[in-house]
Amino acid sequence: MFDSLQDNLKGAFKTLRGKGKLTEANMREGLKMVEQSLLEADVSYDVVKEFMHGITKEALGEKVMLALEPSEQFIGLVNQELINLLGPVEDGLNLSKDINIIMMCGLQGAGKTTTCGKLAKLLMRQKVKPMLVAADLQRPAAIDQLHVIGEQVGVEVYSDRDNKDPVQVCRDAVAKAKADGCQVVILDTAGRLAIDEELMEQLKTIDRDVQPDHVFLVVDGMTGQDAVRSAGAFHEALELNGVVMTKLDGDTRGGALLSVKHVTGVPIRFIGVGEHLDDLEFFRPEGMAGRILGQGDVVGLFEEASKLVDEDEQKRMQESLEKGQFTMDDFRNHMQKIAKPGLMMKMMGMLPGMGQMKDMMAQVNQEEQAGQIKKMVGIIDSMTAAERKDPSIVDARRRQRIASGAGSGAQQVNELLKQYDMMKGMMTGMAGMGAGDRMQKMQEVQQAMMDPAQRRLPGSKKSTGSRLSPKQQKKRKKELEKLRKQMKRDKKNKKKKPGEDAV
Ligand SMILES: Nc1nc2c(ncn2[C@@H]2O[C@H](COP(=O)(O)OP(=O)(O)OP(=O)(O)O)[C@@H](O)[C@H]2O)c(=O)[nH]1
Ligand SMILES: [Mg+2]
Repeated sequence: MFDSLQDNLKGAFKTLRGKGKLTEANMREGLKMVEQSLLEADVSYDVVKEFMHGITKEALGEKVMLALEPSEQFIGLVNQELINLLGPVEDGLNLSKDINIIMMCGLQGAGKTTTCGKLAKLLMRQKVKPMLVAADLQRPAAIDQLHVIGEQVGVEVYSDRDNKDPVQVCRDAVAKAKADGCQVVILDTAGRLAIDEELMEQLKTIDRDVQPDHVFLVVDGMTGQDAVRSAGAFHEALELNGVVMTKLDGDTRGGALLSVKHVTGVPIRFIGVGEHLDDLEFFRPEGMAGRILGQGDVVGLFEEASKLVDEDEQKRMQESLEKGQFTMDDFRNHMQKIAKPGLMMKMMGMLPGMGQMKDMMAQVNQEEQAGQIKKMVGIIDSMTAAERKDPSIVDARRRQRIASGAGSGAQQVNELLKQYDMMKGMMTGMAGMGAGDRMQKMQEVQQAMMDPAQRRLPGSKKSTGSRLSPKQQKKRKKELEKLRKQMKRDKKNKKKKPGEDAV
C-alpha cells in the first residue's frame, strides 16, 4: 500500500538518522523531503500546506532538536500529524437500534455493490444479521450481481424486479427486514458516470424517505483527487457520515486517502483492499499512519488473523490458550492458513519493524513463500506427537534427526522452535484477557511504538462520522457557507504557496 510514499518518507527519515547532532539546516532538509513526498503522493495542496505548518514549528523546536534521537522524535511528529489528518473516527458502527439502515452511494464502478457484500460479511462475523437491498434499478444485471454476492456471503437479498421506484423498494425492504429479524439493512444504490441532478435527486428522496442511520460514500481510491472532489459533491447533497475508500490494494499513491477527511470533513470509515469479500477493513487512523510509516499496525494484524479462523476453532483455541497450551500442531495450523497468495505480504506490512523483511519478501515470489511454509510444516511433521505437544523435549540429537527427516538443516529447526516460542508467549499472554482488554493491550503496544504527543491540526474537521439530525445539518451548512466565504477572503488576502512555512 502506497509503496512510493512509504519509500520517500523513509528517505526523509534516513537523512536525519545517524547524524550525531542535528543542525537546523538538516532538519529543514528532512522537512522539505516530507513535503515533497506528500506532493508526489498527490495529496491536495492545501492539506500539504497545513500538514507542514503543523510539524515545522515543533520539528525545529528544542524538544526535537535537542532530543537524544531527534529522528525518532521527528517520526513521532509526522505520525501524530498523519493521525490528526485522518481522524478522529468513531470506533465501529453504532448499531444500537432494532433496525439500522446503511445507504451506500457513489459513482459508477466505485465498488458499491461489492462493498455491500463485504460489509454484510463483516457484520455477520460480529453476529449481526444484515439484509442486502437491490436499490439499483438502473440495470437489471445489478440485481443479479447483488444476488450472487448475497449467496456467496450467505445473507438475505431483497429485490423487486417489477418495481421501478427505488424508494418504494427500500421502504418495502425495511418492512421485510423488520419481519425477518434483520438488524441492519444495507441499500445498494445506483451509480452514474458523473454526478448528475437525477441521481442526486433519487438519492435525496431515498434519504428523506427511509432516513438511513449511515450514508456512506464509496469512492475509488485509484482515482486520486477526483475521488476527493466527488466526495465533496456528494456530501453537499447528502450529508454523508463516512467514506469507504476502495481499491487501495492497487497501485494508488495515497493522495486521496490523506486528503479526503481534511477537504470534505467526512472521515473514512472503511477501506477496500481487494476484490475478495473478506477484503474490507475498519479504518483506524493510528493503524494507517503506522502502516504508511512502516511502524506496523498491530490491531489490524490481529483483525486480519482472526478472519482466518472460524468460530468453533476460535473457541477451542481460546480454551486451550487459557490453560497455557499452544502446541506445535496449533502453530502449524496457523502457518498453513497464512500461506495464501498475497496474504503473507499483507500481514508482513502490518507487523511492526517488518518493513525491511517485507522488502526482502517482495523479491521472493509467491511460490517460494509458500514453499518456505511448506518446509516449516515438513519440519513439524517430522516430529513425534509428544514433541509436537511439548517441543521443549527436543534435544540436540533429535533436532538433527528431525532436520534430516524433513530434508532441511538443524539451523532451520532451531529457527522454527524459536518462532514457535515467540508466538506461544504472545498467544498465551493474551489468552486470559477479554476481547476488550485484548484490543486495549494491542492498542497500547501500537502506541508505545509512537510518540504519544497529542496535538491537533489547526482547523482540521473533527467529525467522527455520526450522522446529524436535520436541524443540526441545516446549522452546519450555514456554518460551512460562512467558513467557505471566510476562506475565499483569506485566499485573496494572501496567496501563499505550500512550503513557505516549511522552509
Ligand atoms: N482490487 C479491488 N477491486 C475492487 C475493490 N472493490 C471493488 N472492486 C472491483 O471493482 C469493480 C466494480 O465494483 P462494483 O461493486 O460492481 O461497483 P459499483 O459501484 O457497484 O458499480 P455500479 O453498480 O456499476 O455503479 C468490480 O470488478 C469489483 O470487483 C477493491 O477494494 N479492490
Ligand atoms: Mg453496483
